[in-house]
Amino acid sequence: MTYTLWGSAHSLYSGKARSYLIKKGLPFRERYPSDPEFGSRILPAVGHFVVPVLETDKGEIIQDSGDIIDFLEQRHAEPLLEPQSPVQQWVSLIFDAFGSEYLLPLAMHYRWSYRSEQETFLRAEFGRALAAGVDRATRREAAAQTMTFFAGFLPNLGVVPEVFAAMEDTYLALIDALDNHFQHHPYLLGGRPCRGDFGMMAPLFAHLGRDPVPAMLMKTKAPNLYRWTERMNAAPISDGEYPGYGEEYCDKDTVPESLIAVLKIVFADWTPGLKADADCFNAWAAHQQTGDLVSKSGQPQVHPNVGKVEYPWRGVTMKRGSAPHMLWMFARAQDLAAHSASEQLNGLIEQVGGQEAMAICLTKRIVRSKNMLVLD
Ligand SMILES: N[C@@H](CCC(=O)N[C@@H](CS)C(=O)NCC(=O)O)C(=O)O
Repeated sequence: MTYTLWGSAHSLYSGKARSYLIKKGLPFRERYPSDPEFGSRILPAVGHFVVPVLETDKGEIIQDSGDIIDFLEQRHAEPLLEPQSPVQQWVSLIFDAFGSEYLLPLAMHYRWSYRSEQETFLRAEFGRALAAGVDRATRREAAAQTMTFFAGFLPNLGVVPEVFAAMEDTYLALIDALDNHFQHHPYLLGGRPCRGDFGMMAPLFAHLGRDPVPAMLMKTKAPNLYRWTERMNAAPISDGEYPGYGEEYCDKDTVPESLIAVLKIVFADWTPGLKADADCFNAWAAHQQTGDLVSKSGQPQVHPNVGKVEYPWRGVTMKRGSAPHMLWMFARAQDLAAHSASEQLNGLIEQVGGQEAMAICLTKRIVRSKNMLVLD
C-alpha cells in the first residue's frame, strides 16, 4: 500500500505530516497542488483549497495534519510514535498544539516580514506548488499573486511592526533552550519522536528551518535545533550522534531537565494568548447552537476565527484574530490531564507554570466534523 501526500515543500503543515510518514516508515508519494488532479479530485472532496491532504489507495481522503496522524496511528501500531504514559502523553500534546498553532505567527513573520531578502526563493517555492510545466519566468509570475494572499495573513495573526521586537526576542530564547535540549537528546522525549515533535516540525521546518532568512538564524543561533529538523526527515529513529542512547522514550514517564526549561518558556509565552482566545470563544459561543460551524462569518475557514483578541504580552499589546483551532488542540492536553490521576503530571504542570493555562474553561466543546470545527 502506498499513501499519497498532497502537499508541498514550503507548506507548514505538510512538513508535520511528511515527517510523521517518514518516521512511521510508511511508503508514500508526494504530489503537489499544481497537479491537475488536485483541482479535479481533491479540491471537490475536501471542499476548499488546503494542504496537506492524505489519500489512501482506496481513495479515502483526510485533511488536517493532526487528523492524518490520528488516522494512520489507528491503522499502524508500529513503530510506536506515541508515548504510553500520562506525563509524556501530555508533553507530547502540548508541543503538538504549541508548534502547530502558537508558533504559526512567528513562522509567518520570518517568511513575510523579510520577504524582500528571500523573494526569489519564495517565488520558486510557491511557483513549484502552483504551476507545473511552464517556463521559469511564468512560474515566478504565477507565484506572486498567491504570495500576496498569504503575506496578507500577517495583521490577522497579530504580526505588525510594533510587536516584531517582542516576538523575535521570545523566539530567540525559545530556540536557544531547544538547542540546548537537542545537544543532549535526539527528540523531545528522548530516543524516539512523539506527536509533539511532529507538531513542532510544522513551523520549524518549512518556514523557520528552510526559508533563507530564518534558516540562517536557526543555523547560526541554534544549530542543534537545525540538526533536529534534518533528523526528523530521516527514516532511522536513532542517530549516531548519541552513541548508546537507545530508541526509547525517557524512563519512568520522566521529562528531560533540558525540556523542562523549554516548557517554562512555552507556558510563559503562550498563556496570555490562550486565555484571551478562550474568553473570545466563550463570548461568541454563548449565542450559538450545537452543530454550528466554529467561524464568525459562518463560512468554512482553514484557520477559523470567532472574533478579535487583544491582550498585553511582553511589554506590547497583542491584537489578532482569535484562534479556536488552537483551543481545540489545547483541549486534548486538558482532557488528558483531567482524566489522569497522575501526581507526577500535576507536579510537572506546576513546575513549568502551566496551572493558569490548564485551568482555562470552554463553555462549549469543539469537535471536528467533515474537515471543519463545529460545536458539540
Ligand atoms: N489545521 C490544518 C491547517 C492547514 C493549512 O493551514 N494549510 C495551509 C498550507 S501549510 C493552506 O493550505 N492554507 C490555505 C489557506 O489558508 O487558505 C492542518 O493542520 O492541516
